Parts: sequence; C-alpha cells; structure tokens
Amino acid sequence: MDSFEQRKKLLFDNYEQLVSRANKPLCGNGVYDRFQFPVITAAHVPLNWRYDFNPQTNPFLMERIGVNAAFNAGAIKWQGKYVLVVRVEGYDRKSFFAVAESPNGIDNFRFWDEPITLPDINPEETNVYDMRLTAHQDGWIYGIFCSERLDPNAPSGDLSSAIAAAGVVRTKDLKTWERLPDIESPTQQRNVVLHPEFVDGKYALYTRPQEGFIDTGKGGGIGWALIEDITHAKIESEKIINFRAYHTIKEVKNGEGPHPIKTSKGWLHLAHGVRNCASGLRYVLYMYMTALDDPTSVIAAPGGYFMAPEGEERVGDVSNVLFSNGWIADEDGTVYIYYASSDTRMHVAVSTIDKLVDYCLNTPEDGLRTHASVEKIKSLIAKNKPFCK
Ligand code: M1P
Repeated sequence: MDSFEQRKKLLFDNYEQLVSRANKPLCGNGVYDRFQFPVITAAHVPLNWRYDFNPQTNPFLMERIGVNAAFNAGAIKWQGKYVLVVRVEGYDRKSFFAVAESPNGIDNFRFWDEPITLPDINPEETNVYDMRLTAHQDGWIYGIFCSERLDPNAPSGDLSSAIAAAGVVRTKDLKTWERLPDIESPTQQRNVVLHPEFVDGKYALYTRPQEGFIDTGKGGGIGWALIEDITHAKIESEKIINFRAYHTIKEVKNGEGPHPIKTSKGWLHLAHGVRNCASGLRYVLYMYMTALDDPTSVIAAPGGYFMAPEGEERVGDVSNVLFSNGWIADEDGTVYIYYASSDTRMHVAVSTIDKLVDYCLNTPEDGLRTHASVEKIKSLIAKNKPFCK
C-alpha cells in the first residue's frame, strides 16, 4: 500500500473509532448525569467534507477545508432518532447548519450526507448560527437562528460591529427547508425561540432584545412576544418575563435555551446566564418554570446555576462558556440535555422530567444577598438534624 492509501486508511479507521465509541455516564449530583465524552466535535464532521480523496488533485492527502468547532445544536426526536442541528464552524469562522443523528441520544452521532442548504435570501447575511427547533402545533418544524451581518452604520474602518436578527426556516422532513422572512424587530435579536403551542390563537416567541450586538444595553432579559403571522413575523410588543439581576449568574445578560418542555406542573425552561469577571464573560445554564396556563408567569426560579463549565469544558475557542439550545424529552420522561462547552464541542447530560421539576420547585431562590444565602444553609442544617447525627 502506498503512503496515500495508508494515510487514507488511517484517517477512516480513526474516524470510525471516534464516531462509534460508547459513551458512559459519570456520577452526577442527583439532578443530572454528565457523560464521559463529548457527543459531537469538529473531528466528527465527515472526512469527505474536509479532504479531497483524489490522489491526482491531492497527492499529499491534505485537509483542504478545516472545521474549527461543532457546537450550539438544536435538538429534536425525529423518526425514533435523536437528531441535532449542529452549528458547524469552519476555519474561515463561518458557521453553517448540519444534521447529525444518534440511535440512543448519547453516542454514535453521525452527520447526514451534506450540510443543510439554507435558502440564501439576503446577500448581506454573513453568518448564521444557534438554531432552536420547534415542532409546532401547526404541523411544521421551525428553526429560528441568528442571522448576522456587518452593521451598515459602523464607523469607517470598524469591521467588527455587527447586527443580529432572527432568521426563520421551516420544514416537514429536516431535509428541505423553506426560508421565511427574518423576524422584524425594533431592536437587534439573538436567542429567539418559538413556543410549541399557539397562545391566544397566536404564535409566541421568547425573545432577547438587545441594544447592541454583544451588549443587551439597559434592558435585555428574556422577552415574550405574540405574532399574528409567522410567515411575516413582526415583534410589535414585547414584555420581559425573566429579568437580569445584580450579583447573580445573569447579571450581564441571559437568553432562552431550547423551547420549554410541557409538564403536568408547568413549563420547564432552560436558559443561559452571563456575568463578567477578570477572565471575561462566564456563561452558565440555569432553569426556571412557568405556569401551564400562562407561559409568561414564572412559578419557580431556582437560585444560582444549573450547570457551569467543568474540567475540559472550561477551555475552548471562547472559554468558560456553557450554552444550550437543544434538549429532547422522551416519552418515558428521560430528558437529554444537549449543551456546548466553550463554543467548541457538544455534550449530553441526562435527567428526567420528574427530577428537573423537583429541582425547580425545591431549590431555594437566589436571595440576592449573602445574608440570605447563609440563612438558607442554616435552615437546611436544622432540617437535617434528625438525619445527620
Ligand atoms: O460566545 C458565547 C455565546 O455568545 C452569544 O450568546 P449571547 O447572545 O447570549 O451573548 C452567541 O454568539 C452564542 O452563539 C455563543 O455561544
């Protein structure tokens, strides 16, 4: 075998080993279990998307198109498979969407043959990312994502200021995607999520109004807006349902994760909260619950974070970040929480609806002051007296 064929075999053998390796749960905190390995990384992206395997045109068998990261995936159970719509980012910094599926939700994720071809409706659109998937009551599966472009009003020479808008696609088969107009909004928007049910006969969106591309400005928070016509969605009025707060894990900004899960006790929400520190922005995941009959009314707000970056999760392209825009609730109540670490790779943590509801309803709220935190611990110690002699 010449060296081209040897190298090709090695590439495919290593790839096969990676994508088919079994993933094992790690001992968790009782609320969820993390898993030993990430479920998707840049190295899971198929080799024929990256290498030219023609020995005539690529005699050194070089990688021709590099993939930098695979993260921030939307999730859906589809035809019995656990399906992620992954944000794949090339060495060129552009992100695109690609579908990967697993038979069990925890390992053996394989990408479909080709990335998603998103209808190209705006030549100014430079980048797309972070799709949230919603199988809506109306029968369509929607994907809402961030559509980014250079700020046309940026001062000359400023090539960083950008504008974020919410792009919308819908599909019936995850293969053909119909692009709808971007959501019209008086402010920039990122982290927009479609609620799965009609509310008062209207489509309902979780929003995240922001004054700038990075900074949410004076407002921010997770908003709520009702939309008459999803094919020409316009945010006319927006109310904040989940606020930022001083000296909490969501002091700087927050954003809805995937669409909430309906339970008999209320809607379970997963979100991210951001604070600033000497090492930069720190992104963690948190949960809250809203009333079954009113998804805008918060009925439980467990204090602090639900998950924060740990170990290797802490390091990556944008370090100290956990971000989630996908989870799957199975018929038996198992919940697969797909989260990305440090804008680099995808992981799964597994819990159940009962555990997540218990977590939300029984974790004390953030008392917003040190004094309150100490009192909470003292009352737990007192409650434990008969059990911990
Ligand atoms: O880099 C961390 C995250 O930053 C943004 O999230 P947010 O809009 O809440 O600040 C997004 O660009 C997200 O993709 C990224 O993971």
